[in-house]
Amino acid sequence: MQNIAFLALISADKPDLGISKIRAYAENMPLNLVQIDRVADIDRPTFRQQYLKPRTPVVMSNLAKTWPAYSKWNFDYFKHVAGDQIVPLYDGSKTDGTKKVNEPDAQMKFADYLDLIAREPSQLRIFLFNIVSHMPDVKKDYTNPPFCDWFVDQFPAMFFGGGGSSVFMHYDIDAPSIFHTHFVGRKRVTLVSPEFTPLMYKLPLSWHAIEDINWRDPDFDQFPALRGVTAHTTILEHGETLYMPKGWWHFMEYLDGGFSISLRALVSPAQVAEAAYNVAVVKTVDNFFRKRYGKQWFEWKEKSAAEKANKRARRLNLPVPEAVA
Ligand SMILES: O=C(O)CCC(=O)C(=O)O
Repeated sequence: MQNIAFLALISADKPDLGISKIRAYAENMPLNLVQIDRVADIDRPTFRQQYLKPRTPVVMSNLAKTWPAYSKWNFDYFKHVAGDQIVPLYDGSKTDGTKKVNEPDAQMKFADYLDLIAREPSQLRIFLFNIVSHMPDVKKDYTNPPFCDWFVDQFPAMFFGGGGSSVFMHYDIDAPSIFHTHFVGRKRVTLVSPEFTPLMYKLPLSWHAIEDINWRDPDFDQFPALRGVTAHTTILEHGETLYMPKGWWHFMEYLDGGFSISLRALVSPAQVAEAAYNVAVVKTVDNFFRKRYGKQWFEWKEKSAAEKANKRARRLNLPVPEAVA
């Protein structure tokens, strides 16, 4: 029933998506789902009123079409300008608490990596690649969106992924508003509002959910609180820009090999203070315990995340099996 309603909703909203693609998605991901709003063009006052203030995500399909990047950025371009660089890679394997969340699993020559993801599916990703520090000239290829005044210009992060790879469900430590433009293949995004954080199996002193959750097909017996969560979803295609409001959880799936750039805006002093507190205090405390207790610390975090979310589920009268109660 829920899937039928979802199909009707997104078929009406996005007629250019093939119905079989939509059906496959609905069948594969039985979370409560709503489709993210889409606009072609939008002006600053309307954006601020309808999306920035209420912190509602939206996809803007034309925003990046005037950027030089729109026609210039492809695998060959990056091979040409930075193919010799050695890049850090992540393979999507679960952390066991003995290494940092952002510690790379491998490295490779950028050109070889780009050939790999152009050629075949791969779990290998590049995460938070500071493009400007490697290739200052690419700054000329995009423009900060006109909706916010203060962008973290020194840190326009790029992300690359092989077809079939995904990025664990998390939200960002530096609390930005994100304008995320995708290039080349298709990327499915699944966002969850911060209002659902108590149900998200969030690890204490971290910004991600328990990694065992399969977000395509959550096990509601093991993670019953997820029955209470509504997720927002869409598929991004070449040149489309997603606005992710501050604090929104995101789970990204590269349906094909491709890459994206995230431009980060800070819209209030409170946001800056939160970012500074997270980086300077919370992360430092977590690193201290991780170094000292390793796996044990990580296991405690997972146990605590499960207990908290399941407790909240019981309070909301969601069915919680005896085995996890
Ligand atoms: O799409 C990706 O690879 C990750 C994007 C992300 O986490 C971000 O923009 O904050």
